[in-house]
Amino acid sequence: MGAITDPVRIEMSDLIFATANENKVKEVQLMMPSGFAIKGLRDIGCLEELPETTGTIEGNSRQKAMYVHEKYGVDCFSEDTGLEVAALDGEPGVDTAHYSGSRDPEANIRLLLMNLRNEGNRAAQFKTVFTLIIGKNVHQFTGIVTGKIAEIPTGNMGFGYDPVFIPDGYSTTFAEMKTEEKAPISHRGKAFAAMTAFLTQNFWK
Ligand code: ITT
Repeated sequence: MGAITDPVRIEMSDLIFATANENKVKEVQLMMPSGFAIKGLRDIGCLEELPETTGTIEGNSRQKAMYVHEKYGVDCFSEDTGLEVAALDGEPGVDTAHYSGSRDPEANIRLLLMNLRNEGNRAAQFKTVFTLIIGKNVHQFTGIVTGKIAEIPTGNMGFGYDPVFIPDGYSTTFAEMKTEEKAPISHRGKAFAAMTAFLTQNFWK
């Protein structure tokens, strides 16, 4: 697959979603206009782990998209997500995926709850930064959802830290919501909406 050369009309299905995380693909797929299927890294034969070494969410998001764009010559979008907890000075932040030293979500949640024991301030937010690369142009879109960290994990839907994240305005965790309910109100949904608004305005005429 070659780079997209006609910037006038770029369909979502022409863009590769540069992520190895199937849960992200599922949520984004649900928010796509009907009839559009997302293409992923497998579709371009990219099976290696994408680099994430910049130390920031914005930087890692950009790094993943640049890697795929440069190595595979395709237009693409990526995203990086972090959970930022106020009482922990914004941690785990860029280390969200492997907070406990592993990528095991249960171990990550255990460490988070331990670090917040006896802590009254449970305020937290998820932040997602999408990076879209079309031709030589790089665009970023941020989505934030504020909420709090629950005392105990509840629910078995979603992924990652969903069992302990209660978004503001709700009394349930993300893991108690169906994907259809979580996706549009989430950090990822907000960032994705900003990206599709940009695409609509500039490319989907
Ligand atoms: P890619 O880099 O391949 O996209 P990843 O899983 O490594 O996939 P990140 O580097 O963005 O993704 O890591 C973010 C981690 O944050 C992820 O592994 C989950 O543990 C957590 N996470 C991300 N989105 C989440 C969500 O919507 N709900 C709960 N936890 C989430």
